[in-house]
Amino acid sequence: MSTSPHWSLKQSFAERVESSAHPLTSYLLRLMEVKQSNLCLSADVETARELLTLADKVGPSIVVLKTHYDLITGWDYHPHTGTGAKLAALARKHGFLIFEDRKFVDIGSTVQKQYTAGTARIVEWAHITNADIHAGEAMVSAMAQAAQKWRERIPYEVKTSVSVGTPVADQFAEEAEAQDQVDELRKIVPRENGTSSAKDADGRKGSIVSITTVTQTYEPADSPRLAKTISEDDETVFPGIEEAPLDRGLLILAQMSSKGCLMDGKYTWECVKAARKNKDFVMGYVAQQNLNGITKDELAPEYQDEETSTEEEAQADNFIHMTPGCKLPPPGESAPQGDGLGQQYNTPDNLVNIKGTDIAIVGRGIITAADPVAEAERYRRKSWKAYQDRRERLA
Ligand code: BMP
Repeated sequence: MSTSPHWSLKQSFAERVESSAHPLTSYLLRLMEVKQSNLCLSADVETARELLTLADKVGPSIVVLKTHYDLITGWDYHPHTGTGAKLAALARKHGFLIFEDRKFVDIGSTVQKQYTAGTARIVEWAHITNADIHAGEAMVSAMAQAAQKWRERIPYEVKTSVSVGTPVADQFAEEAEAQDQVDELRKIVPRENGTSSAKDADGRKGSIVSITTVTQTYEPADSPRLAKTISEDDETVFPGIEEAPLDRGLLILAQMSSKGCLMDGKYTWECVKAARKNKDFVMGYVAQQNLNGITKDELAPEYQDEETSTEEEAQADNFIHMTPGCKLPPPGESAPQGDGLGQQYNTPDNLVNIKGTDIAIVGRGIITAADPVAEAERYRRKSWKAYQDRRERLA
């Protein structure tokens, strides 16, 4: 059982960048320092218009915008000009990451499709999503695989090279496969200005019938931007840091804030093991306490687990923690009240300083305020102060 606080609780976000295993986590930690913010807005508003307006106004105060796309009326599913693409443009403009709180839970094959296909194509606009892993750890690797496949397909530049010689059967096969990729890519990334496309060059047919072989390879473009949107305003980029990488990340839903939640210590321990096994894709947790360095005995002493996790693995933990159920008490009161529907609230100080989360997730505390912009700033200051107090307390 660990005796002293885990190193990740004591270090600054900037110091943690170096030892983070996931590019998006490194980026987020740097962003937090740049914006002096560890605040996530849970943008649970009614309409797409409200969502975009809120994201634009509150964007400067936050590092993560959390969505539930399925509760938004009027969500436009167009991959390049729809609500997801517009949110992505606002994320670039203000410097925040988008976290779709989808809580995936199903067999691997189904979650792969839910994540990358269907109407919402979440992987295209959400940097981060989350999973309830009651279905088992396999769904985490299935989602990682789907994200990786998606990542490999976009965005590509066509490089053409010409060589002279007699084509052989293998080359035909490779070129056919490459052409198939172009056909797929053309569906995903339309060319920006209608200039000649791969098809105009008609590389495959030409290469098959002649001795001159035209080979087209597809290399990732430098820009991490996926969907080009239409308005000029969409091109504005937050000046404090480069654009977010195209990598996608997962948060494992390890504990919930709701009263009577059935996620017990055994489940949370399985989440910890799944995170440690899938560091390339798992950025961290949605949880009610800090889980870095935690052992089975701390979470589920009775659980006879055959699969252990080593002390070294626990020491190496540098997962990001995001915690919902955050609210400031009303004036004159010392504790925030629940919502009468099972939600349980803690203050930013309790969550960040005492329980050791990194990012406080706030929804109605901000959205229903008379002035959401000023309220978001108040939550940002309080949450950041709680982080500073934690470091001071544990130094
Ligand atoms: P609010 O701050 O308005 O209570 O909103 C909390 C948000 O966080 C909601 O979007 C909810 O779905 C989400 N959430 C939560 O409240 N508790 C959890 O344990 C996990 C969540 O995703």
